[in-house]
Amino acid sequence: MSFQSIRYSVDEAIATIALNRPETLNALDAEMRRELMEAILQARDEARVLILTGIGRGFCAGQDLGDLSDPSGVNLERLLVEEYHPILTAIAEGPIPVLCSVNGVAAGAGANLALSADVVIAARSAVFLEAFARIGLMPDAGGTFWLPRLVGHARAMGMSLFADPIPAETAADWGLIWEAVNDELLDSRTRELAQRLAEGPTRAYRAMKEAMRASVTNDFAEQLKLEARLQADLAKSRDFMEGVLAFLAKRKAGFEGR
Ligand code: LHQ
Repeated sequence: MSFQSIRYSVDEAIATIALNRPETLNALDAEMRRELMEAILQARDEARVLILTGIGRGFCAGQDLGDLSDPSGVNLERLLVEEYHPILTAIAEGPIPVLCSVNGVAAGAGANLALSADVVIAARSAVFLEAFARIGLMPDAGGTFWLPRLVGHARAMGMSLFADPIPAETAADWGLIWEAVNDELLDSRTRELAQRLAEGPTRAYRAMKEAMRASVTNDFAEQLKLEARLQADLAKSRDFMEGVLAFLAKRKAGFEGR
Protein backbone atom coordinates (compact mmCIF):
# COMPACT_ATOMS: atom_id res chain seq x y z
CA MET A 1 0.00 0.00 0.00
CA SER A 2 1.51 3.35 -0.96
CA PHE A 3 0.48 6.52 0.81
CA GLN A 4 0.62 10.19 -0.24
CA SER A 5 -0.22 12.21 2.88
CA ILE A 6 1.53 10.04 5.40
CA ARG A 7 4.70 7.95 5.53
CA TYR A 8 4.35 4.45 6.85
CA SER A 9 7.14 2.05 7.73
CA VAL A 10 7.73 -1.00 9.89
CA ASP A 11 11.06 -1.87 11.43
CA GLU A 12 11.70 -4.51 14.09
CA ALA A 13 8.00 -4.79 14.96
CA ILE A 14 7.75 -0.99 15.34
CA ALA A 15 5.36 0.69 12.91
CA THR A 16 5.73 4.41 12.31
CA ILE A 17 3.12 6.70 10.83
CA ALA A 18 4.48 10.16 10.04
CA LEU A 19 1.93 12.77 8.97
CA ASN A 20 3.32 14.29 5.81
CA ARG A 21 1.78 17.58 4.72
CA PRO A 22 4.41 19.81 6.31
CA GLU A 23 3.35 22.87 4.27
CA THR A 24 0.11 22.93 6.29
CA LEU A 25 1.71 21.75 9.57
CA ASN A 26 0.12 18.38 8.75
CA ALA A 27 -3.47 19.59 8.76
CA LEU A 28 -5.88 16.70 8.34
CA ASP A 29 -7.55 16.59 4.93
CA ALA A 30 -9.74 13.78 3.61
CA GLU A 31 -6.83 11.89 2.06
CA MET A 32 -4.75 12.05 5.22
CA ARG A 33 -7.66 10.84 7.35
CA ARG A 34 -8.27 7.92 4.99
CA GLU A 35 -4.62 6.96 4.88
CA LEU A 36 -4.16 7.37 8.62
CA MET A 37 -7.03 4.97 9.26
CA GLU A 38 -5.67 2.40 6.79
CA ALA A 39 -2.17 2.59 8.22
CA ILE A 40 -3.36 2.18 11.81
CA LEU A 41 -5.19 -1.02 10.83
CA GLN A 42 -2.14 -2.24 8.89
CA ALA A 43 0.13 -1.57 11.87
CA ARG A 44 -2.00 -3.84 14.07
CA ASP A 45 -1.19 -6.77 11.79
CA GLU A 46 2.44 -5.94 11.18
CA ALA A 47 3.83 -4.52 14.42
CA ARG A 48 3.78 -4.68 18.21
CA VAL A 49 3.88 -0.93 18.76
CA LEU A 50 2.85 2.09 16.70
CA ILE A 51 4.63 5.45 16.67
CA LEU A 52 2.61 8.43 15.49
CA THR A 53 4.55 11.57 14.59
CA GLY A 54 4.73 14.43 12.10
CA ILE A 55 7.13 15.58 9.41
CA GLY A 56 8.37 19.17 9.42
CA ARG A 57 7.97 21.78 12.14
CA GLY A 58 4.44 20.77 13.16
CA PHE A 59 2.88 17.60 14.51
CA CYS A 60 -0.66 18.29 13.31
CA ALA A 61 -2.66 21.53 12.99
CA GLY A 62 -6.02 19.75 13.17
CA GLN A 63 -8.73 19.86 10.55
CA ASP A 64 -7.55 21.35 7.25
CA LEU A 65 -9.44 24.63 7.38
CA GLY A 66 -8.99 25.05 3.63
CA ASP A 67 -11.59 22.28 3.29
CA LEU A 68 -14.04 24.30 5.40
CA SER A 69 -13.94 27.56 3.45
CA ASP A 70 -17.72 27.25 3.11
CA PRO A 71 -18.61 25.61 6.45
CA SER A 72 -22.34 25.88 5.70
CA GLY A 73 -21.82 23.32 2.95
CA VAL A 74 -20.03 20.81 5.16
CA ASN A 75 -21.78 18.32 7.41
CA LEU A 76 -19.43 18.58 10.39
CA GLU A 77 -21.24 15.94 12.40
CA ARG A 78 -20.85 13.40 9.59
CA LEU A 79 -17.22 14.41 9.14
CA LEU A 80 -16.47 13.85 12.81
CA VAL A 81 -18.51 10.68 13.24
CA GLU A 82 -17.48 8.95 10.02
CA GLU A 83 -13.93 10.18 9.46
CA TYR A 84 -12.43 11.23 12.81
CA HIS A 85 -14.04 8.89 15.31
CA PRO A 86 -12.88 5.62 13.73
CA ILE A 87 -9.28 6.89 13.82
CA LEU A 88 -9.49 8.03 17.44
CA THR A 89 -11.20 4.80 18.50
CA ALA A 90 -8.68 2.63 16.65
CA ILE A 91 -5.85 4.37 18.49
CA ALA A 92 -7.43 4.40 21.94
CA GLU A 93 -8.97 0.95 21.80
CA GLY A 94 -6.66 -0.88 19.39
CA PRO A 95 -4.63 -3.88 20.52
CA ILE A 96 -1.11 -2.42 20.37
CA PRO A 97 0.38 0.46 22.34
CA VAL A 98 0.45 3.76 20.48
CA LEU A 99 3.31 6.14 21.24
CA CYS A 100 2.73 9.66 20.00
CA SER A 101 5.92 11.61 19.40
CA VAL A 102 4.90 15.24 19.13
CA ASN A 103 7.57 17.01 17.11
CA GLY A 104 5.95 20.46 16.95
CA VAL A 105 2.66 22.27 17.36
CA ALA A 106 -0.36 20.03 18.01
CA ALA A 107 -3.50 22.11 17.47
CA GLY A 108 -7.23 21.46 17.43
CA ALA A 109 -8.02 17.90 16.40
CA GLY A 110 -4.24 17.45 16.09
CA ALA A 111 -3.82 17.99 19.82
CA ASN A 112 -6.65 15.60 20.60
CA LEU A 113 -5.35 13.03 18.14
CA ALA A 114 -2.13 13.04 20.18
CA LEU A 115 -4.03 12.72 23.47
CA SER A 116 -5.81 9.58 22.24
CA ALA A 117 -2.45 7.75 22.22
CA ASP A 118 -1.30 5.59 25.14
CA VAL A 119 1.96 7.44 25.69
CA VAL A 120 2.66 10.97 24.50
CA ILE A 121 6.11 12.47 24.48
CA ALA A 122 6.91 15.85 23.00
CA ALA A 123 9.84 17.97 21.92
CA ARG A 124 10.39 20.82 24.36
CA SER A 125 9.62 23.32 21.58
CA ALA A 126 6.24 21.71 20.85
CA VAL A 127 3.00 23.23 22.10
CA PHE A 128 -0.50 21.87 22.68
CA LEU A 129 -3.22 24.21 21.52
CA GLU A 130 -6.94 23.63 21.93
CA ALA A 131 -7.40 26.12 19.10
CA PHE A 132 -11.14 25.64 18.67
CA ALA A 133 -12.40 28.78 20.44
CA ARG A 134 -10.27 30.87 18.06
CA ILE A 135 -12.56 29.78 15.21
CA GLY A 136 -15.80 29.74 17.19
CA LEU A 137 -15.86 26.02 17.98
CA MET A 138 -15.52 23.82 21.04
CA PRO A 139 -12.96 21.00 21.43
CA ASP A 140 -13.92 17.88 19.52
CA ALA A 141 -12.08 14.74 18.41
CA GLY A 142 -12.16 13.48 22.00
CA GLY A 143 -10.87 16.68 23.59
CA THR A 144 -13.73 17.05 26.05
CA PHE A 145 -13.19 13.40 27.03
CA TRP A 146 -9.43 13.40 27.55
CA LEU A 147 -8.75 16.90 28.85
CA PRO A 148 -10.70 16.79 32.14
CA ARG A 149 -9.51 13.24 32.79
CA LEU A 150 -5.88 14.07 32.18
CA VAL A 151 -5.54 17.52 33.70
CA GLY A 152 -8.75 18.14 35.68
CA HIS A 153 -11.66 20.50 35.11
CA ALA A 154 -9.86 23.81 35.77
CA ARG A 155 -7.05 23.24 33.29
CA ALA A 156 -9.35 21.58 30.74
CA MET A 157 -11.60 24.65 30.80
CA GLY A 158 -8.67 27.09 30.79
CA MET A 159 -7.10 25.40 27.77
CA SER A 160 -10.44 25.39 25.94
CA LEU A 161 -11.65 28.89 26.82
CA PHE A 162 -8.40 30.79 26.32
CA ALA A 163 -7.05 28.60 23.49
CA ASP A 164 -3.48 29.52 24.41
CA PRO A 165 -0.55 27.28 23.47
CA ILE A 166 0.59 25.07 26.36
CA PRO A 167 4.35 24.36 26.16
CA ALA A 168 5.39 20.71 26.22
CA GLU A 169 7.11 21.09 29.58
CA THR A 170 3.97 22.51 31.19
CA ALA A 171 1.95 19.74 29.53
CA ALA A 172 4.24 17.19 31.17
CA ASP A 173 4.03 18.94 34.57
CA TRP A 174 0.24 18.90 34.32
CA GLY A 175 0.08 15.24 33.36
CA LEU A 176 -1.32 16.00 29.91
CA ILE A 177 1.58 14.02 28.43
CA TRP A 178 4.19 11.52 29.65
CA GLU A 179 7.33 13.61 29.11
CA ALA A 180 8.96 16.54 27.34
CA VAL A 181 12.42 15.95 25.90
CA ASN A 182 15.04 18.19 24.34
CA ASP A 183 14.28 18.60 20.65
CA GLU A 184 17.46 16.88 19.48
CA LEU A 185 16.66 13.85 21.65
CA LEU A 186 13.07 13.34 20.53
CA ASP A 187 13.83 10.77 17.83
CA SER A 188 16.20 8.68 19.93
CA ARG A 189 13.91 8.77 22.97
CA THR A 190 10.93 7.82 20.80
CA ARG A 191 12.86 4.87 19.40
CA GLU A 192 14.06 3.78 22.83
CA LEU A 193 10.54 3.76 24.30
CA ALA A 194 9.09 2.07 21.22
CA GLN A 195 11.74 -0.64 21.37
CA ARG A 196 10.92 -1.34 25.00
CA LEU A 197 7.25 -1.67 24.12
CA ALA A 198 8.00 -3.85 21.08
CA GLU A 199 10.00 -6.23 23.28
CA GLY A 200 7.39 -6.22 26.02
CA PRO A 201 4.41 -8.47 26.74
CA THR A 202 2.02 -7.39 23.98
CA ARG A 203 -0.93 -9.34 25.37
CA ALA A 204 -0.52 -7.73 28.78
CA TYR A 205 -0.34 -4.32 27.13
CA ARG A 206 -3.60 -5.03 25.30
CA ALA A 207 -5.27 -5.98 28.58
CA MET A 208 -3.89 -2.83 30.26
CA LYS A 209 -5.40 -0.67 27.54
CA GLU A 210 -8.76 -2.39 27.91
CA ALA A 211 -8.76 -2.09 31.69
CA MET A 212 -7.62 1.52 31.86
CA ARG A 213 -10.17 2.60 29.29
CA ALA A 214 -12.96 0.67 31.06
CA SER A 215 -12.11 2.30 34.39
CA VAL A 216 -13.46 5.58 33.07
CA THR A 217 -17.02 4.28 33.26
CA ASN A 218 -16.82 1.22 35.54
CA ASP A 219 -17.45 1.40 39.26
CA PHE A 220 -14.96 -0.18 41.65
CA ALA A 221 -16.68 -3.57 41.79
CA GLU A 222 -16.95 -3.82 38.01
CA GLN A 223 -13.34 -2.82 37.61
CA LEU A 224 -12.14 -5.44 40.09
CA LYS A 225 -14.14 -8.07 38.18
CA LEU A 226 -12.65 -6.97 34.88
CA GLU A 227 -9.11 -7.03 36.29
CA ALA A 228 -9.64 -10.54 37.62
CA ARG A 229 -10.94 -11.79 34.26
CA LEU A 230 -8.19 -10.19 32.21
CA GLN A 231 -5.49 -11.31 34.64
CA ALA A 232 -6.78 -14.87 34.59
CA ASP A 233 -6.45 -14.85 30.79
CA LEU A 234 -2.94 -13.45 30.98
CA ALA A 235 -1.97 -16.06 33.54
CA LYS A 236 -2.58 -18.71 30.86
CA SER A 237 -0.22 -17.00 28.43
CA ARG A 238 3.29 -18.09 27.51
CA ASP A 239 4.45 -14.57 28.33
CA PHE A 240 3.48 -15.02 31.97
CA MET A 241 5.28 -18.35 32.20
CA GLU A 242 8.32 -16.85 30.50
CA GLY A 243 8.22 -13.80 32.80
CA VAL A 244 8.24 -15.94 35.92
CA LEU A 245 10.91 -18.34 34.61
CA ALA A 246 13.10 -15.43 33.56
CA PHE A 247 12.71 -13.83 36.99
CA LEU A 248 13.68 -17.05 38.74
CA ALA A 249 16.64 -17.60 36.41
CA LYS A 250 17.70 -13.97 36.82
CA ARG A 251 17.67 -13.38 33.06
CA LYS A 252 15.82 -10.99 30.72
CA ALA A 253 12.42 -12.28 29.66
CA GLY A 254 11.90 -13.03 25.97
CA PHE A 255 8.24 -12.28 25.41
CA GLU A 256 6.61 -13.72 22.33
CA GLY A 257 3.87 -11.15 22.13
CA ARG A 258 0.48 -11.93 20.71
C1 LHQ B 1 -3.17 25.27 7.95
C2 LHQ B 1 -3.76 24.87 9.16
C3 LHQ B 1 -4.99 24.22 9.13
C4 LHQ B 1 -4.98 24.46 6.82
C5 LHQ B 1 -1.88 25.79 9.59
N1 LHQ B 1 -5.58 24.04 7.95
N2 LHQ B 1 -3.79 25.08 6.80
C6 LHQ B 1 -12.76 18.71 12.77
C7 LHQ B 1 -13.74 18.52 11.77
C8 LHQ B 1 -14.95 19.16 11.83
C9 LHQ B 1 -15.21 20.24 12.41
C10 LHQ B 1 -14.35 21.13 13.00
O1 LHQ B 1 -13.39 20.66 13.87
C11 LHQ B 1 -12.56 19.73 13.59
C12 LHQ B 1 -11.41 19.73 14.43
C13 LHQ B 1 -10.40 20.84 14.28
O2 LHQ B 1 -9.26 20.52 14.27
S1 LHQ B 1 -10.88 22.47 14.23
C14 LHQ B 1 -9.36 23.31 14.55
C15 LHQ B 1 -8.49 23.40 13.32
N3 LHQ B 1 -7.19 23.92 13.60
C16 LHQ B 1 -6.93 25.19 13.93
O3 LHQ B 1 -7.79 26.01 14.13
C17 LHQ B 1 -5.48 25.59 13.97
C18 LHQ B 1 -5.16 26.50 12.79
N4 LHQ B 1 -3.77 26.84 12.73
C19 LHQ B 1 -3.20 27.76 13.55
O4 LHQ B 1 -3.85 28.35 14.39
C20 LHQ B 1 -1.75 28.03 13.37
O5 LHQ B 1 -1.37 27.62 12.07
C21 LHQ B 1 -0.87 27.32 14.41
C22 LHQ B 1 -1.07 27.98 15.78
C23 LHQ B 1 -1.17 25.82 14.49
C24 LHQ B 1 0.62 27.48 14.00
O6 LHQ B 1 0.89 28.85 13.79
P1 LHQ B 1 2.23 29.29 13.05
O7 LHQ B 1 3.38 28.54 13.63
O8 LHQ B 1 2.26 30.76 13.08
O9 LHQ B 1 2.09 28.75 11.54
P2 LHQ B 1 1.15 29.34 10.38
O10 LHQ B 1 -0.16 29.75 10.92
O11 LHQ B 1 1.93 30.35 9.59
O12 LHQ B 1 0.91 28.01 9.50
C25 LHQ B 1 1.88 27.57 8.55
C26 LHQ B 1 1.11 27.15 7.31
O13 LHQ B 1 0.23 26.07 7.65
C27 LHQ B 1 0.23 28.28 6.80
O14 LHQ B 1 0.19 28.18 5.41
P3 LHQ B 1 0.96 29.28 4.48
O15 LHQ B 1 0.63 28.88 3.09
O16 LHQ B 1 0.47 30.61 4.88
O17 LHQ B 1 2.43 29.08 4.82
C28 LHQ B 1 -1.13 27.94 7.36
O18 LHQ B 1 -2.18 28.44 6.61
C29 LHQ B 1 -1.10 26.43 7.31
N5 LHQ B 1 -2.02 25.85 8.27
N6 LHQ B 1 -2.92 25.21 10.17
N7 LHQ B 1 -5.61 23.77 10.25
